[in-house]
Amino acid sequence: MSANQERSFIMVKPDGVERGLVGEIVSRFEKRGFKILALQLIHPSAELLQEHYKDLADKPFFPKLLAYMQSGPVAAFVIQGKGAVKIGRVMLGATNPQDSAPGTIRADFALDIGKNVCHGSDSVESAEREVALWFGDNIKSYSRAVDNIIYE
Ligand code: IDP
Ligand code: MG
Repeated sequence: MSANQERSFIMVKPDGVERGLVGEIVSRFEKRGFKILALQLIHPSAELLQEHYKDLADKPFFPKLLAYMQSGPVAAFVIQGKGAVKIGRVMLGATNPQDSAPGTIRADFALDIGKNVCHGSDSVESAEREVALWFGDNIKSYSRAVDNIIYE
């Protein structure tokens, strides 16, 4: 896979959907130059969320996290482009919005760690796992004329 084809799984959490932030958040990734490969409003099951957050199953906040993530639909999407995983995380900001740098999504739209508006994959491996978990393994890429302007 070429560097420009790296993918990340991004999700607007239920608080972000309810607050009308889906367009704003998707737009930030589009404007940065990332290609949107998949996009869906999903009412996630407990099973899906348990699998998605399986590394956190032992954390004391896990039950609260599952309830939060099931409090409404989420807007799940996949971005593709150079540095998608790392840049995706930088654009989201620190997990705790109190520590997020100004200009990041969490700093601009959130105050509490348990209501931090968005998710982004934390490594290339977890991105591929999460893309497959939420969208299956047959989402397609496509070419854009604008890629010749975005990339050197
Ligand atoms: P991340 O979303 O920045 O990758 P993770 O450590 O993977 O952070 O945690 C997943 C999600 O669990 C966080 O985004 C946040 O919603 C929630 N969470 C993490 N730590 C805490 C906590 O200490 N209290 C409450 N919720 C937490
Ligand atoms: Mg995480």
